[in-house]
Amino acid sequence: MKHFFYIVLLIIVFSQTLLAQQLTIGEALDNTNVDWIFGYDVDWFPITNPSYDGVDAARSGVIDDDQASAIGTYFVGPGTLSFWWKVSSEFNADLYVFFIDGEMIDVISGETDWLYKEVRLPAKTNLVIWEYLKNFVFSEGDDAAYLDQVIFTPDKVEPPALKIERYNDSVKLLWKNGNTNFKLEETDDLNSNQWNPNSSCLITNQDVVYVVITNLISKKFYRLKSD
Ligand SMILES: [Ca+2]
Ligand SMILES: [Ca+2]
Repeated sequence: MKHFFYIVLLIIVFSQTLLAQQLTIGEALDNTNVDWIFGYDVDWFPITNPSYDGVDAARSGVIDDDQASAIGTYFVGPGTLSFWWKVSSEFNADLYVFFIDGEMIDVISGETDWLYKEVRLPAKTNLVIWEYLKNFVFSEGDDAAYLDQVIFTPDKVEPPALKIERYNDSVKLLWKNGNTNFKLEETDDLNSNQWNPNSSCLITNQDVVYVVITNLISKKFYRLKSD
């Protein structure tokens, strides 16, 4: 009977490991819209416990003293990034650090519960990194950093006003160049709600974007749409 008990326990541990291995890191972090990249000594990996959402999370790689394990990705702002993070480490010595574009934004260490963090990402491509960084000696707790539910919500961006400049045999449509791309669309009939992409070449000239339309035979309506 004692034998039987040991065998059952082994199967439970084994199936937990298999389950975690089938997960991708993006699935574990609940964000498969981006490519996740790894840095330093050992890669982060998906786990099922602990997790904030009760399903899955990511854990820092198993590292030695003086080593680091980082995970990161790019988000195109403007928008709001939120995530849950947790650490079990030597307090004030083995650190879990969050960076945006190489700048340290926040750091936790010691024994924490799942903590919510929300940051604004400006209108550019932002490199965000979560890094577990061990000092030269000692370990405490799980000796690990955890991450879950990485959600990026881009701001709704209103398209800039479309201006028109008339020339003899052409018109120039222009708008202010922002950090977000807009598509120019056209239609022959406003009532149809059938908008087609305009195939003219977009020209970016410092702070304006414009197209020159030479075919002025038929009446057309134009609009800008955010990507
Ligand atoms: Ca998760
Ligand atoms: Ca240490």
